Formats: sequence, structure tokens, C-alpha cells
Amino acid sequence: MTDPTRSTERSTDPDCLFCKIVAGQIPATVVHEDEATVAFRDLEPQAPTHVLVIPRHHVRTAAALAAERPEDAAALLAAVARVAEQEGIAESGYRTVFNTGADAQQSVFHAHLHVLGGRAMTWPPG
Ligand code: DGP
Repeated sequence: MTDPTRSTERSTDPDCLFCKIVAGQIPATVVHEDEATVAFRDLEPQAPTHVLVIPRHHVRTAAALAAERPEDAAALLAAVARVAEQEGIAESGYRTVFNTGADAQQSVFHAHLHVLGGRAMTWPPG
């Protein structure tokens, strides 16, 4: 049952780059979308496939997404699986990355999951 104390309203930030992509105000190459998420190609690809999967709802970090909208966090992971299938990297493998905060060099403060594939990754990451 839906918790009546939780807001179902979707928040947006007029100054947020990714909110503008969700709203169609800034162009992006969208590869998948559903009710809760949008997936589009990263402008600065770090691998042959580099897609960002984001919640439509504006939250700054993955931790905030999990706390405030756990159903959107689950939708994000489901969307990643769809994108990987669609991009032909589900079998060969891919890496998913949430950058959170300064040490991880998060540059856009709208939670997003990087999906990187199409080449062999190294470990540890830089
Ligand atoms: P992060 O460093 O984890 O915050 O990643 C932000 C990513 O967003 C980075 O890989 C580059 C990408 N990016 C920045 N601006 C744009 C844009 O306007 N369009 C698209 N498609 N990607 C962008």
C-alpha cells in the first residue's frame, strides 16, 4: 500500500543540467526511458558504450535516491539491465558507477549511474 505521508510529486531543479535533459530542454541521445528513468549517451564517453541512467526525480546523490525514492533506485537498476541488453554488452560485461561527492569527482549533482562497456575494464579504477 502506498504510504500517504510520502510525496509522490516529482521534484525538479530548474538549474539542474540533467533535469533539463529530462524535460527535453537540452538535447541528449536518449537510448531508453520509462516512467521513472531516462538513459542517454554521456557527452564525454570513457568507453565504446557509455550511457548515463538517471531518475526523472531530482535528487543529488545515489544515497539520497535510496533514502527518498527506493522504488526509483530499483527502477534505475532495471533500466541498466535493459540498456546493457540493448547495447549488446550484457554478455560481454559492463561496469556501473555512481560517483558521489568530491573525492569521486561527481560533477553533476543529479543522481546518475554510469554504464560503461564495449572494452575490457581495469581494476582498481583510477
Ligand atoms: P559525474 O562526474 O559522475 O558527475 O558524471 C557526469 C557526466 O555527465 C560526465 O561523464 C559528463 C556527462 N555530461 C556532462 N554534461 C553533459 C551533457 O550536457 N550531456 C550529456 N549527455 N552528458 C553530459
